[in-house]
Amino acid sequence: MTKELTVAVVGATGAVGRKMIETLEARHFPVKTLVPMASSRSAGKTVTFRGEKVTVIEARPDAFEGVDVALFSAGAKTSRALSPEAAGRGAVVIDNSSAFRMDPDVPLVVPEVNGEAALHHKGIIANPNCSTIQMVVALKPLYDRFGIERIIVSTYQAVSGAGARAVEELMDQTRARLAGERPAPEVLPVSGLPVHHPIAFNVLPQIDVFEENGFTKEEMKMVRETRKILDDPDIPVTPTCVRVPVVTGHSEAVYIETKTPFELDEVYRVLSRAPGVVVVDDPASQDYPMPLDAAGRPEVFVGRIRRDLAHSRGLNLWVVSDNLLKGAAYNAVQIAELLVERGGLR
Ligand code: 25A
Ligand code: L14
Repeated sequence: MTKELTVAVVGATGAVGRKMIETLEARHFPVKTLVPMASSRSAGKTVTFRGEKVTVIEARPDAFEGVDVALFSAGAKTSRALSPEAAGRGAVVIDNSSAFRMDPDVPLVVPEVNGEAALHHKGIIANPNCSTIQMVVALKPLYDRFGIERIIVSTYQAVSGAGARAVEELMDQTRARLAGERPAPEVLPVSGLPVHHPIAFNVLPQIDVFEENGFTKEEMKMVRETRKILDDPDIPVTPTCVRVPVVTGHSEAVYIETKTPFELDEVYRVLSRAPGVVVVDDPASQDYPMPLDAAGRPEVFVGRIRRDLAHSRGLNLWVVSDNLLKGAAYNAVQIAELLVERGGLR
C-alpha cells in the first residue's frame, strides 16, 4: 500500500494553488494531511479539500516540519525564501515559480518528456513555464522520431497566466467598453511596470519585461527551458509571446523544421500515440483545438497539422492546453505522482 503523505501547497489561495488542491483530490493523490499555506494576508481563510474546509496557514520555515511534498506557486521571491527551508526539513519541493528553473542542480521536469530527470533531485524540482510545457509535450515525439533543427513559435496566451487581477481587468474592461466607457488599464501587460495597455478587444505583444536582446522574459523562458528539458543546449527557438483576451487556455502556432524527412501520416501516428497528447484535426468538419474546449482538461491538444509550402521538412502545428492545469498544477502533481511511484521521495 502507498504511504499516505503530508502535502503542503504554498500559494494555496492563488490561481494555480487552487488548481493544485483540486488536482490532488481529482487524481486521488495519497494525501494524509493537506497543509494549505499562503502569505499572512490569507492566513485563516479556508480551502475545500475532499469536501472539508481546511484552514490556510502562513507559510513560514517551521510550518514545513513533517511535510513530505511541498507544491509551491507563490512567485519566485517566496520560492527563493522558503523552498530551501522546506527541503532542509526533508520535504521534496516541486516549485512552479521561475526561481530555480535554470539552476543546474535542479531538474526541470515534464513527465511525458524527461520524467527520469526528476529522480535526480536534491530536494527541489522545478515546474516549467506554461507555454514551454505544452510546446515540448507536442514536440517531444516528433523530436525523437525525426529530430528538430529549429522551432519558430507564436503564442496566444490567456490572461489567467497573469493572475486573478488580470482576469478581473479583462472582464471589467470588456463590460465598460461595451457600455461606451474607457477605463484606464492598471494590470496588463505587466502589473509592476508604469505603462499599461487595454486587453479587452486588443492583443498585447508583451508578456513579462523586456530583456536587452529585444525578447521578453517570457520568450526567453521558452528558449532556455526548451533547451534544458530536451537536453539540447543549442536547439534554435524563435518565440513571440502575445497576450489575447482569453481567460483560460494558451494557444501556440508552432513551426518546426525536422532533421530527417517526414510523411504526414507518420506525424499523425506519432502524435496520436504520444502520452498526454490529443490530436484534434479534421478540417472537413472544422475540427481543431480551441482554448474554450481545452479549459478544464489535462491534455495538450494538437491540430492544423500541415506541411510547409516552401520547406519540405517544415511542419506547422496548432497547440492548445489549459495553462493552469498542464501548464502548472497538473504537471506539478504528475511530478509528485512520479516520485511516489518510483521511490523518489526522501
Ligand atoms: O515570480 P514568478 O515565478 O514569475 O510568478 C509570479 C506569479 O505568477 C503566478 C503566481 O500568482 C505567482 O505569484 N503564477 C506562477 N505560475 C503561474 C502559471 N503557470 C502563475 N499564474 C498562472 N499560471 P498566483 O496568483 O497564482 O498565486 C499567488 C499565490 O501566492 C501566495 N503568496 C504570495 N506571497 C506569498 C504567498 N504565499 C506565501 N508567502 C508569501 N510571501 C498568494 O497568497 C497566492 O496564494 P496571498 O495570501 O498573498 O494572496 C491571496 C489573495 O490576495 C490577493 N493579492 C495578491 N497580492 C496582493 C493581493 N492583495 C493585495 N496586495 C497584493 N500585493 C490575491 O489576489 C489573492 O486573492
Ligand atoms: O513563468 O503571464 O510560470 O502568462 C506563467 C504565466 C510567467 C508568466 C511562469 C503569464 C509564469 C505567465
